Amino acid sequence: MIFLEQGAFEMSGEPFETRITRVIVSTASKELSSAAHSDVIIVGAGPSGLTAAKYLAEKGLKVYVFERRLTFGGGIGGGGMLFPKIVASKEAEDILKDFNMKYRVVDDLLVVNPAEFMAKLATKAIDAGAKIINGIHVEDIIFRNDPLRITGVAAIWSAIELSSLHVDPLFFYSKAVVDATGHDAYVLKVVERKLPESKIKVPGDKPVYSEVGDKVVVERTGRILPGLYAAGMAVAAFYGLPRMGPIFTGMILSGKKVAETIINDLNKI
Ligand code: 48F
Repeated sequence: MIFLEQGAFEMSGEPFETRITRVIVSTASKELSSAAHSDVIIVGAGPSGLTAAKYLAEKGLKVYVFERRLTFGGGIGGGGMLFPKIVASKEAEDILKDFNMKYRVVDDLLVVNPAEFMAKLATKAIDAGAKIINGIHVEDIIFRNDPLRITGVAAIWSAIELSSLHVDPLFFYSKAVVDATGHDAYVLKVVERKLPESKIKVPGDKPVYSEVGDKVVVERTGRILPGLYAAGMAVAAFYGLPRMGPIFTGMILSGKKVAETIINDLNKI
């Protein structure tokens, strides 16, 4: 049996527990401080947000994904009605390969395990250099007038949001903000509510028409206002497009398309 002497983990005269706290607080503070000025903030770590994060980060952009939950994947984990499979059509095959995803082909559909889908989207985004910060709720945007431009977000820890405490947020500047918050279209709704001069209206998505919804969501993906972009179901909510349910072709193609649009726009700045 090995007995650890009292103080075996103590360095510089400090208890181990003190060092745990110091290391967590100092490294997290450094990361948040770095997040205060970035190229792209993606709000939401669902399929569209994570896909966008990978393609943006691998171009060398400084990318942060702010996700209010303590995990990632958004609507992926629930599969279809909790049946642990999701599907995509053949148009998604190249992206699935980019993410090193295993899939089965059944008729004309590609079948993927949701756990693998979530894990690999996140892993590839992180490996490309994107930083995912969990437990952070984006509650507002930063804007400038003349001309109107979105220049970042105001965010707060989700725990604070859930507790309804009146605590002011902190600010995170970015050249581009992506609303990838799914059906909620949370960021777009903030703009609708608080910046009427933007003329933004968010009618919400229409009922299910999978074939159409999965295609048009990609066609309509792009820039909403200078500095503000939408991907995934936020696009459907913004343009009143039909929902498609647990088929994820549109979500990942939309994530890739928003990344390409931002890369193109930032090259012009
Ligand atoms: O809902 P979600 O998966 O968005 P998506 O990428 O994909 C939609 C599909 O999952 C599915 C579908 C199509 O097949 O119908 O629903 O469009 O992921 C959105 C993420 O955003 C987070 C939320 O927790 C989820 O993980 N989110 C939402 N609002 C905020 C947020 C917010 N204000 N701040 C931070 N994260």
